[in-house]
Parts: sequence; C-alpha cells; structure tokens
Amino acid sequence: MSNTASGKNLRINGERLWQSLMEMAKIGATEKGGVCRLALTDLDRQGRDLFVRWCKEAGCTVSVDRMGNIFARRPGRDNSLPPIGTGSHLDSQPTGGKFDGVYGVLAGLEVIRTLNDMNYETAAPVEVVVWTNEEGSRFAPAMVASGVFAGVFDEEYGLTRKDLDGKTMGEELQRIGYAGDLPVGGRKFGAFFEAHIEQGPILEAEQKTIGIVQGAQGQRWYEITMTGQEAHAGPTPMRRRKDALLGASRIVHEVNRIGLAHQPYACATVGLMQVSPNSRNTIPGKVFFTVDFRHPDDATLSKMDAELRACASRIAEEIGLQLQLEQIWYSPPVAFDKACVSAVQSGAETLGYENMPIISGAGHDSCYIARVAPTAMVFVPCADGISHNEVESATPRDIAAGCNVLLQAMIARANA
Ligand code: HGY
Ligand code: MN
Ligand code: MN
Ligand code: MN
Repeated sequence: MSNTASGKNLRINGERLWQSLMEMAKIGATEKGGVCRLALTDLDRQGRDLFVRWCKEAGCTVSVDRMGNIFARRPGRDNSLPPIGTGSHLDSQPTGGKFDGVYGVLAGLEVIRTLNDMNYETAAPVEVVVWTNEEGSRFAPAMVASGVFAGVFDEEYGLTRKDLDGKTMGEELQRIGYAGDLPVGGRKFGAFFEAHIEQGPILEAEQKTIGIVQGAQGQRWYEITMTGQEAHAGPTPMRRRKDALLGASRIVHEVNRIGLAHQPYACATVGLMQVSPNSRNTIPGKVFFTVDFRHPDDATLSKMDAELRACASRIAEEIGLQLQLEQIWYSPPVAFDKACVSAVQSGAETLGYENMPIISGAGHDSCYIARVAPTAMVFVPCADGISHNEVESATPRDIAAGCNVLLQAMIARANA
C-alpha cells in the first residue's frame, strides 16, 4: 500500500464520527439525554460489543487483557514497531453524558476508518484502546485498569475491587465475557494520545477549539465512616446524642472550607453518603461517605490531606463519635510528554484551530499511561463546561476538530 495522500492532507469524516457517538449513546440512554453505562454492567458489555464489532468491520484485530482492557490493532508497514495508541473509556457516571470517555474511544476508531478510506499505511501499527473502569464510580478507585496496565496497581488488587454490593471486578469481567487472556501491561506503546472533552468551562470561555493538555492535577480519595449511637429522635436529649450525621455534615462543611482555602485551583467534593439506619425518627448511628480532593500542586494536596485529618478527629471527639478515615487512592499530578504535547500543538496549528495550553482538572487513563509511554491529550470544549451530567454536550465541529488534531498527532508519531 503506497501512501497516495500525505498525512498532512488527511481529514476525518466528522459526520461518521458524530453518528457513531449518537449510536453508542443509545446504549444506556437516560431520559434526560445522557447515559448510564456503569463499568462492567450489561450496558457496558453492549457498548464494548458494539465497539468490537465496528473495529472488526474496520479490519482490526481485537485482543482483551485480564483487566478487560480492549486493544483494536491496525497493522502498519513495520509491525515490529511499538504501536501508536489512542483511546479512553466507555464506562460512564450514573448520570453521565454522551461524550465523556466515549469521544476518545470513537475518535480513535474514526482515525482508523480514515486511514482505511485513504488507503494510508503508517510505519508503526495503530491501536485503539478501551480502558476498563476509568470512572471509579461503581468500583473505586478510578482509572484502575489503566493503572494495572501501567504497573501502579497489581492485577490482584484490580480484580478484587468491590462495588457497594460486594461484587468484584473479576467476577463482573467473567460475567460479561471480558475477562481476557492477555497479560496486563508489559506492552509498549510508541506514544499514546487521548481525545477528551475538557469537562470544565475554560476552552469555551476563551473561545478556543483545542486544548493542548500539558498535564493533569493530582487527586486524593478518602472513605470516612463515623460511628455514634442509634437512639430515639423523641426522648433523647440533644446533649446526650452521638449523632453520626451531625459529625459527617460538619466534615462536609470543612471539606468545602479546605477547598476554598486553597484557591484558585483546589477542588473538594463529598459525592457519596450512606446514612444508617436512614430512618426519619432514629438518630443516625453510622454514616459512610467519600471525599475527593484535587490540586495541580502535590505539596498543597498534602496540606489539604493534613487539614482534613485534623478537623475530622476534632469533630469526632467533640461529638463523641468513632472515626475511621482511610485514604483509598492517591494519584499525583502528571506532566505529559513534551514531544507528544508539541505533536498535538503542531496538529492544531497545521489545521488552523484556535488553541491554548490547559491542565486537566479531571483524571484520565492517560495520567497512568504517561508512566509507561510518551503520552498527551487533546481537549475540545463542552457546553457550559458541564460534564458528569446528562446535559453534557459538544458541537459536531469541535468533535471533528479534536479528532483531526488527534489524527495529525498520531501520524506524526507513527511515521517518526
Ligand atoms: O474523576 C475523574 O476525574 C474521572 O472522571 N474519573
Ligand atoms: Mn472521562
Ligand atoms: Mn468521567
Ligand atoms: Mn475521567
């Protein structure tokens, strides 16, 4: 196959990419126009099956590793070269949108479809990857399968992550038929690129089409259990109560205060809370809740950690509650590979797209893949910067633009 078109003139088919996104969005579609495709549910399986079918139709060979990561491979001229990889995730939040993760997966497929259309042969092979359980919503922590691939977690840890019903990832991978036989990791990528919506308001506010992602902020995730004493809401005097929900709500307030104290970048969220016995006329005896801290500077993230621990113990003591506070995940700030970042930058410049450097507020599989391969990301705007919400949306123009930049960056590295 001789390359008739020069890589620089290749353009993706925006209409086909948009249609694929809308087709995939039908799987787990919610009333308000979003998706709910939690990791390793039957809906996740359906999305995976559709993606695998499309990849096989595009002539790819598909393999699956023991964490359920899917690799769709298009051969190059020299298949002994490490592949140029791209991809993201298909699992979503409970009230997720049509683009988070899926865009990166289907933009990768569109790159392959375009190379096929143009009969274009890259020197190195190209691979599109679906990483399992990026969201960390059903199984914590986030990015666990790309983390196992990158050697951050061992396979045993990954496969034994449990959801709130006690089901493990290993069991669910078996159940949906994606417990692959490929060992996890140990495979080289020549470079890895991920296209993603920004999930924040900056690109839209600055009227830029492309975000040249320099890196991502660090994260610390905690699980906190406060234990007091169930008692009757009527006869129990206020001063004799060991009200676990009072303790938890004071910590929620403190989490917000810590976030505000480290502006302009800190983010601090309590997203999940379970109250027991959750009865309107019984004083809560036990509350389980989560904390999500983020900051681009590691030292500040450690300060936020210390402040959380100090206030939680003080509050528990004041109310007479037992406190269990466990940090379940720490993902340090990441800087992406300079050569890959500049490949994204020159892609955007060549194509004449308005662009700007940006740090990712969200975590992504690329944050872990960056440990084992030269990695960078391409961001496009999303409406009002809203994501992890069913109203999440992007324009066909920006979606196509990001995929064109992805194509240029990948070709540059595939032929390097
Ligand atoms: O939490 C995150 O940043 C990602 O969406 N998993
Ligand atoms: Mn995502
Ligand atoms: Mn997400
Ligand atoms: Mn993410």
